[in-house]
This record gives sequence, C-alpha cells and structure tokens, in this order.
Amino acid sequence: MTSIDIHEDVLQALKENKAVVALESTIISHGMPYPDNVEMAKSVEAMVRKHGAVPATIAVLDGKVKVGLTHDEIVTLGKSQNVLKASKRDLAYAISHNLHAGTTVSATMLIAERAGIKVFATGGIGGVHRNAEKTFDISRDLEEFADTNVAVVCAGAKAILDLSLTMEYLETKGVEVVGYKTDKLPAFYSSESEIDIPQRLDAPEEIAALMKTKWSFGLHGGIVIANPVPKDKEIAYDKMREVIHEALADAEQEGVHGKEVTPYLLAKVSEKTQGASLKANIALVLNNAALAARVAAAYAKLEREAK
Ligand code: PSU
Ligand code: MN
Repeated sequence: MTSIDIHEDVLQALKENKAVVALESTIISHGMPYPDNVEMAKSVEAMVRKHGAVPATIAVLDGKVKVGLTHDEIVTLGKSQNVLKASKRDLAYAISHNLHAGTTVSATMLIAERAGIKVFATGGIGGVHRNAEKTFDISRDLEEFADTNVAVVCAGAKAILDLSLTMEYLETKGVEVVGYKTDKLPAFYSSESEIDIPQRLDAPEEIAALMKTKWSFGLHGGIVIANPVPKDKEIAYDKMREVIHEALADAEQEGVHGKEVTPYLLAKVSEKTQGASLKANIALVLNNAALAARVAAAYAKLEREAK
C-alpha cells in the first residue's frame, strides 16, 4: 500500500487544527537554478512560519510521498540532476520506480488534500498555453482545480500562457478565481494584466469564509487566489510581452514540447532579463507564502470554532 509520509510537525499541527500551508517542489527541481532554488525554498518555509502556519513542502523522494521535508531533502531536490517533474500523470510511475520527483501544482494539490491540508502556496499555476488549439497543451493544474478541494495562492497564471483562455477554462470547470486586493488578473512577473477578475476579496478572513462556504455547500473543487507580485518587485507587463514572445519563438525553433515547455520558458525568460525575472519570481513566491499562511490561520480558526 502506498502511504503518505507526513513530517511530525505537520502531523501535530493537523491534529490540533492549526494552520498548515502546502508548498510544491517542481519550482525547486525545475523552476529555478541551484542554489537560488534551495534558498527560495528555505525562505518560503520561514515566511510561512513567520505568518503563523506550519510549512509542508511536498515531493516524492526515493518513491516515498513526503509531506514536509527536511533541509537535506530540499537540497537533494534542488541539486540532483535526476529529479522527475511529476504532475498527476507521473506520480504512480515515480512512486513505483522509487524515484525522486518534484510535484507540480496538480500533484501537490491532490497529495495535500489527502493529507488534510486546505491551503497551498506556489508561484504561478499552469494553464492554457498559447497555440493550445494546435498543441493541446493545457496544464493538468486546471483539471486538478476542478477535482480537488484545496485553495491555491499564486501570482496568477504564468505570463508565458494565454491568460484569457486560462480564465475561460477555469470558468467552465467551476473554479473561483479570487483577486486579493485586485480587480485585474495578476500576470506572474507583473502585478496586473488587462483581464478582469470577477471576484475580489481584501482580507484573509474573507477568503477563509469563501472556502468554508464553498466546501460546506458541497461545491467540489479548488480555488485560485490571485495575489499580485509586490509593485516594487514587478516587471512591467509591456516589457515582459516582448521577452516572452522571443522565448516562445526559441522554444518553437528548438522543438521543445510536453512537460519541458514550462521549465524551458522560465529559464529562457530569466536569461533574457539577466535574472530580473528570477528575482521577481522569488519575490512573488514569498509574497504568496505570507498570504497563504494568513489564509490558513483564518481557516483553521473557523474550523476550530465550528467544533
Ligand atoms: N510556479 C513557478 N515556477 C514553476 C511552476 C510554478 O513559479 O516552476 C511549476 C508548477 O509546478 C506548475 C508547473 O504546476 O510549473 C506547470 O507545468 P506545466 O505547464 O507543464 O503543467
Ligand atoms: Mn503542458
């Protein structure tokens, strides 16, 4: 039987109905270069703690599903060359072959739900890729939002995607997209895009109340909480547009496809902005970790009051 290996601190917090925030690991294994990735992962965990929650980074190590990693385990993920990028499709393979795998948003969501964790922080979720009508490249992340009861704090969908098609897809699947203190969809590196967000909430307590209402009414599925990158850390949308265009052309020329697309584009964009995009990426993940911890604390409070 495949079981989940939950870190003692996380288990304790869950038992006591205290706030826990799940964190993904593809961002460590495939989203950023070493050593920035390990530093980011450690500071994100510290940020979650600072805002009153217990961090639970999720990954597969030697085929074991782990919820809550040690420092050494984070270094292993950040340093090893042979880490798989695992969305739901790849999980059983990684487990049955005793592999290391960084879990994407989709795989992390489903493991978090099984562990009893309701709030999860990442950078940007996957979505509908540009030209998806030809490539069919639509991230598993979106289907996971349809299937899994977890709220994910992100800085919108990654700017390399088709943001309006991503919003349409989420609407079809019945997934709320909530703008935290914003009426416009954040575009990952940039705090705003031209796309309207129909639902805006201005406090973690309001977000916790929405979660509680949704799930207690039996509305199955996840929630996207879109939290803009801090203004002083953003890269203007217009500036990113050009860089992304170039990166997409490079990807096409090199025939990059499948699950390599997203890591390739993130690395290309970082190269073309001389690391500025990487800095913005780290800043937005930290910002998401802080909000996720506050939402988890507010939600845990509601749960305790209901008991
Ligand atoms: N956010 C980041 N960096 C990342 C990712 C998200 O700041 O690397 C990862 C997440 O794990 C997300 C994945 O689920 O990219 C999407 O990959 P794809 O487009 O192949 O579904
Ligand atoms: Mn894809």
